[in-house]
Amino acid sequence: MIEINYSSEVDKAKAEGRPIVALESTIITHGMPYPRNVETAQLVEQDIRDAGATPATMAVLNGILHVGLEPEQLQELGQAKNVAKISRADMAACIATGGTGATTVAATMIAARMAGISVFATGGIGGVHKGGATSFDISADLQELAQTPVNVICAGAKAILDLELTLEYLETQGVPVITYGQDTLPAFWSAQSDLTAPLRMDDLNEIAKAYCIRRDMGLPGGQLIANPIPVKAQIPIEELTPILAQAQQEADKLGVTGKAVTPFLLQRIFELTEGRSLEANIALVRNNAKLAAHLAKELHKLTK
Ligand code: PSU
Ligand code: MN
Repeated sequence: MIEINYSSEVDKAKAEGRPIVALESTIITHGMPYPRNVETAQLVEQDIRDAGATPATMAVLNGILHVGLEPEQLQELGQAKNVAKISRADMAACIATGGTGATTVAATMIAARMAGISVFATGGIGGVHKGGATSFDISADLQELAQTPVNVICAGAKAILDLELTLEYLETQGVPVITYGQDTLPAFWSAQSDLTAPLRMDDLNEIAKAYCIRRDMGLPGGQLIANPIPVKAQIPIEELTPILAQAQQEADKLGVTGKAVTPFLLQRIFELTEGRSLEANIALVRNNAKLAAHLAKELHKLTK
C-alpha cells in the first residue's frame, strides 16, 4: 500500500551503499520564515555532501512519502501554504488522503527507518512543554526515540521546553541522551544549560558502537546525541530566559495549544530577538548536519 519515492541522489547512494543522513521538513515549513528556510535547507544538504554523506530530506507530497527531495520540490515545499505538520499519529492519514505534510522529528524517524537510514540531523527535538505536568503537552518525538532505531543529532531540546522534565521523561523511556564533547546538556540557542547530561561521549566511533550494541541486545529505540551550538553563534541563556518567558506568557494568554505551540513560540522569539534566534538556529542545524554525516560514516564502517 505504501510507495516510497527516493530522490535521484538518495537512490544512487542506496544502490552504491553509501552513508545517508535523514533531514526533517517541519523545520522548513513551520520553523523558519521563507526564504531563509529554503536557503538553510539547501545549505544543510550541502554541508552533508561536503562531509561525505548524502542528504535525504523527508516529506509527504500529494500523498507520496518522499525520502530525499529534488531541488524544485524543496523550493516548492518551502513556499507552500497550509502544509500539515505530521507526526506518528497523522502520517498515515496524510498519505491516505493524498495530503502534503512536513515531517516532524517523530515522522522523520519513521520514514528513516522505512528507508534503512539510521542517522538523522535536526535542530532541536520536541519535549515536555513548560506546564506539561498538567497540560500533558509532551512531544511525540520522545516516545519515538524510545521505539524507532535512529540516531538523532540535535542541539538539545528547544529551550522553550521544560528541559528537566524532558530529561526525566527520556530516562523513563530508556532513551540514551548523549552529549557530544561537554558535560552539560546544551539548550538549543545556548551551548550550556545548568543540567548535567546523563551520558557524555566524545568519540563518534563509540557512539556508533553503542548504537550497534543496543541493536544486538534487542533494545528498541534510538539514541539522542546533543551537540552544542558553536559558542560564537549562541545566545547566552541569561539573555534568552526573559524572552522565552514572555513568549510563553503570550502563548498562554492567547490559548495556543497542541501542534501550534512550538511554531508560535519560535516565531515570537524570532521577533523578540530581532532575528538573532534564527541566525543561531541556522548555525546549530548546520553544525548538527556535519556531525551527523561523520556519524553516518562511522556507522557505515562498522556495518560494512
Ligand atoms: N528543530 C528546529 N526547528 C523546528 C523543529 C526542530 O530547529 O521547528 C520541529 C521538529 O520537527 C520537532 C518539532 O519535531 O519542532 C516539535 O514540535 P512539537 O513540540 O509540537 O512536538
Ligand atoms: Mn506538543
